[in-house]
Amino acid sequence: MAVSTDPIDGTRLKEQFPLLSRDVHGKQIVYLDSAATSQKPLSVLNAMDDYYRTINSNVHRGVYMIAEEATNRMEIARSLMRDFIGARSSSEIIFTKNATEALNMVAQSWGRANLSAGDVVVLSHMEHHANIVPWHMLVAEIGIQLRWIPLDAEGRLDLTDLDTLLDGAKVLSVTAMSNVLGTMNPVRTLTDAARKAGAISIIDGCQSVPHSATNVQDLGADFLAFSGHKMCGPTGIGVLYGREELLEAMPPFLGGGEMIRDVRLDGFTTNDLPWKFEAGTPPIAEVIGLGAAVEWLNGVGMDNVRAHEIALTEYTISTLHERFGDRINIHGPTSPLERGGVFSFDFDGLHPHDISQVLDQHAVCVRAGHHCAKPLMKLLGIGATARASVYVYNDTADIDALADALDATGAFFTL
Ligand code: C6P
Repeated sequence: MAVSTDPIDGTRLKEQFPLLSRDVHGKQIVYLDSAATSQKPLSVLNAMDDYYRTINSNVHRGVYMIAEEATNRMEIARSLMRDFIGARSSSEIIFTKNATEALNMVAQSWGRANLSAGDVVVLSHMEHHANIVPWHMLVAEIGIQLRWIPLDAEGRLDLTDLDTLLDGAKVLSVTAMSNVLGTMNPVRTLTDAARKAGAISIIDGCQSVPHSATNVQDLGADFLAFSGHKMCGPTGIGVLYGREELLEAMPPFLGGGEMIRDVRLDGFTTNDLPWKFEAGTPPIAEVIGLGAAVEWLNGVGMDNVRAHEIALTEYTISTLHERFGDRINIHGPTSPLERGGVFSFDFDGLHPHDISQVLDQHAVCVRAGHHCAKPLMKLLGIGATARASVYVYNDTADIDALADALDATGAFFTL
């Protein structure tokens, strides 16, 4: 029985994504790797092209017309992003290279200034390396301690001992959605518990922000990190949202142009937010492209994006189970309401790289590997999975193509 109606016609939306009309190995591509990076609609490609063709110049420097136009376009993109995630002010939107840089910025800037030996940072077993390694670096540098929220049998966070884990902690840093299990975590419960314990909360929104409506006030997060390239925007651009009071109090991350108000022989003073954290010439075309991606997603409607993914998740899980029964094991929660459209699976005991390679021969693109979540792989007792992931431009025909190609994969290896 359907859990939701699908408001989006993925087949029709595909037309706006030039790459999705190309062939690979003589067949039309079936792109099922949007958790790694999404495809880009024409409006995003055009916005970036238009910047280079008509207003290419540096921002916040020149006082001539095209430089002012470029600066305006960049700052309009920041306002679009502010509204997209419900931030109070554009000062709270820091453009970074990606989510990884955003998370490192918090660990390095806030962490170094506020943490000392023995201080506790709470993470979970389902974190991406981008939300683990920066903290390991502070373990080595400062001597902080890490505590880990465990998972239950279906790959949800087990919050039974959350208050004990947070007791005395300074930081809670967790993902809103697992890039392996698809699990969507109860962010508000987590941020409330962190605040009660006197800890700041950092949310890795890399997989959640592109796929569902986000409001940082509702999430109650102190920081939120995500990447532009997974939400129809270009690579090379990400966002760190931070509460203004915290950003104001933090020392800068990188030093150089743009982030200063004054530089003397004996020191410097920092620029206002958000530029204090944007040293050097920013990725201008990428920021403008990200702004266009936000406008495109707003046009579709984030509630529609989520509803489409719930419908497609339900279709994917039921199709794969009906077609393959015990031959397939899909990791993570079974309810489409508790998860996003990321399906890591084991199939027929085959190596994920073998699966991915044969699927590629059928023009089906999925990712294989540890998905930069090695501690989670260890917990699951596996080295890698194959992973299919969907987005707004996917449709049930893509899932049927995946199932047909999996059938062929099974047959190929039993020859
Ligand atoms: N996950 C995936 O295929 P960057 O690389 O900085 O844009 O994003 C890092 C990152 C952080 N957190 C989560 C939950 C993520 O999923 C990712 C990126 C990709 O799953 C590439 S490893």
